[in-house]
Amino acid sequence: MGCFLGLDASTQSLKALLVNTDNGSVSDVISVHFGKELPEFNCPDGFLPNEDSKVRHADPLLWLAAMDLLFHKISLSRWPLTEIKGISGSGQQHGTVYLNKEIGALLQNLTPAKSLAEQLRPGLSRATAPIWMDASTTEECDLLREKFGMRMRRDTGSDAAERFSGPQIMKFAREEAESWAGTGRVHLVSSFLASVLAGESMPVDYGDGAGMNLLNLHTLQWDRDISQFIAPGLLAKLPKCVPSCTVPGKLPAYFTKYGLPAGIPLVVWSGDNPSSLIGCGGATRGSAVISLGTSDTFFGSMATFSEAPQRYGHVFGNPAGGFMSLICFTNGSLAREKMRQKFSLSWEEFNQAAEVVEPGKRIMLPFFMPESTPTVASPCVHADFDLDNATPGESLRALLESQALTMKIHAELKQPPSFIRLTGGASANNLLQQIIADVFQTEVCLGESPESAALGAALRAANAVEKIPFETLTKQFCKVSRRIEPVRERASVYDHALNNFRKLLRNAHPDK
Ligand code: XUL
Repeated sequence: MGCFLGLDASTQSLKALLVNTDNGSVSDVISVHFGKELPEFNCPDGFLPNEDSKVRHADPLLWLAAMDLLFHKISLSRWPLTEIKGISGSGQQHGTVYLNKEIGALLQNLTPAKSLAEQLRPGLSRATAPIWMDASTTEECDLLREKFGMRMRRDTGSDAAERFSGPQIMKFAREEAESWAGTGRVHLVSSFLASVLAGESMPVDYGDGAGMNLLNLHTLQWDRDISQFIAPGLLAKLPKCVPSCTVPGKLPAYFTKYGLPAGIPLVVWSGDNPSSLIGCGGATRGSAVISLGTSDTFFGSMATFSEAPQRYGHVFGNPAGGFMSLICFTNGSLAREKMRQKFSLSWEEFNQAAEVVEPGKRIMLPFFMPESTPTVASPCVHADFDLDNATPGESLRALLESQALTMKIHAELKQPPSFIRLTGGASANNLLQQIIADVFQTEVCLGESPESAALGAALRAANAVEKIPFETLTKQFCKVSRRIEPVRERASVYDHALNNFRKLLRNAHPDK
């Protein structure tokens, strides 16, 4: 028993929180916002601007600088650092970091006198890291589909997907063969940052490993044939893939400069969504979660692996054992922000304006950037009303309702879940909470903190290090603090809106 530290490296920030399993307390979150606090890396939204909206890469040195800054902030906090019994983390999924053969030695010889970025920069074999928002690998996905057909879905849990690591690695190896040859290790964002924290290469867990189109979910091993097809020598460059409760490392001396004792057990990191599932109490079956962050995701736990019914559906490992299903919508909070900025209003003013607008009357396709569900290759913002002359309230309501409608259409639920747990930054938005409850006609509930990925990471650390069962941790840390009931009269309004959304989508994209 004691304190456990959970980190979350999401698209736009790096966050930390501390849980105390003796008294059930959860600390406030300490965070570093990449765009605001590290502007020198030129990633205002967490990625490097690129004129091609399909290309989305981040600077791995930004993540390293954020790690130093986060631990500096932690060192200034009143957190009981000497009582930390274990650390784990989570990372934005699918992103890949390419390292050369020097990286092992560089990690082992980290000196507290210099920064992480300064010391590890020579270990990169590729200066940038493609992230989950990258949609530039359609050609590679087609090649994978041609070669493996339905086996890809049957064995790895997902059809070849543009943002997934396998197609991304394939593109790099095809286009930059020499740099690929100079790459000794490919890490996911999660295993890369775990390795930095451990001062040695750390494995990938089944939760995040499943987001690569490379992990065979029947054997829980890297798929030899797929990896050979993706890139020469890939298998030898991948970290090991292990259960999420593995404790493969210990905190090295580098981090003692921030007041943490060396030797704290380090638990393998996971993806942000699998970790969030744990932070939402999803270790238990039957839960449905909507996470409203840079991406909006819809996910839930599954006891056994069964193929996702839809082409855009995915199956990942559940860190508590078993599996989870997930659908990802790329146009989440950046689309919401774009709309807010168009009218230069605060969120409070914007919500107030939308609250008085009649529900379900206006529909739009909210694809401000390429979308993964449904697959839309270029930005496409269409509406069934005059978007240019609409009021702020009409525009915002149309956007939020359309985001909820596309989730409901693509989730293809046979029956509505008994409740939906909301998490992520935008889950604090009262209007969005009510819209989701009304569109799904299901009770929506919220936990005490929207930071479920960092919370899940801390709980995973407690489970792996102290063997505290997830059932106990869920009861202690994942309580529901608010419930929102659907307005029953709105069921038919949104049924009608759902049909309008389908029509608008089909008109713009007849193949959907
Ligand atoms: C999930 C996905 C995103 C990222 C970013 O498949 O691509 O949710 O994990 O957070």
